[in-house]
Amino acid sequence: MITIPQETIKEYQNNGAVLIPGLFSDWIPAITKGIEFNLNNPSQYAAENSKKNQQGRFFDDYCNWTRISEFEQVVKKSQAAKVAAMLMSSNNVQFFHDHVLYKSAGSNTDTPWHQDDPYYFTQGDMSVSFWIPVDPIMNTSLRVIAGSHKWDKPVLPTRWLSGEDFYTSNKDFIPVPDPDKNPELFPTLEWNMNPGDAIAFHFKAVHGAKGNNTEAKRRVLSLRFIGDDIRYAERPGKTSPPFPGHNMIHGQKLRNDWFPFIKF
Ligand SMILES: O=C(O)CCC(=O)C(=O)O
Repeated sequence: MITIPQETIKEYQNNGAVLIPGLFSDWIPAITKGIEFNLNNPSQYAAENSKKNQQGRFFDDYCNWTRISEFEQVVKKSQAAKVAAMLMSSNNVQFFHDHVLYKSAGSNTDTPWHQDDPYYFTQGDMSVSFWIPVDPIMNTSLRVIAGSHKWDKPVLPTRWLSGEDFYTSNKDFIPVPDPDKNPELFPTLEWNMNPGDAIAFHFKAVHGAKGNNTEAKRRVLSLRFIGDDIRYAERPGKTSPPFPGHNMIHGQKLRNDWFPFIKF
């Protein structure tokens, strides 16, 4: 049974991201199997995110846990929900969705800086994603702007491949920051990691990742959980993931037949 020190919870709440060593150590074979299945059997939501002039492959896909049993098992049987409850200070935990992010060896496609929250139909502060690589990570980890989950205004969401604005109305957003040009303004956190380690990060934390300038593939599963204060929020367009036909209305708790409560 993993113990999460109080300092880890404080670090998460202050920085919007923290490394949890070994959280998924027992789950790496299952997660790897699930990712490989997903790569060979992409869903309607799968996307290739590298431009023609870029090298290698940057693939992502999401919302596959109901058809990939390894993902369902890790969501329901690992210690993720318990740790999520502690980090979020929430009594209950609902599962939002899974997300696979694959960069081939030598992929030079950066993951653009972004927050997940504006793409989602969630509002509230109790949220956490676990970024779980199944390959060793050296200089290719998720990068998070420390404290950005507390910024007053959300960051403009854009489409990863085209760079276009994600919604037609963009008046409520601030421009996408560039921490590499302004490191004093935007201090970043990143980690070297072993398979089994996870980065826990807030839906509002601004994050990105470098291309995979190594000779090994970088396979990642992200699992996203929500807590007691999260409600459905109308957005100015189709969200990502879209969850067609969800029939929820602004301010409602997320329906628990689609977003199950996880026992811990
Ligand atoms: O793995 C990556 O490159 C990006 C991950 C990400 O954006 C996420 O998990 O929300």
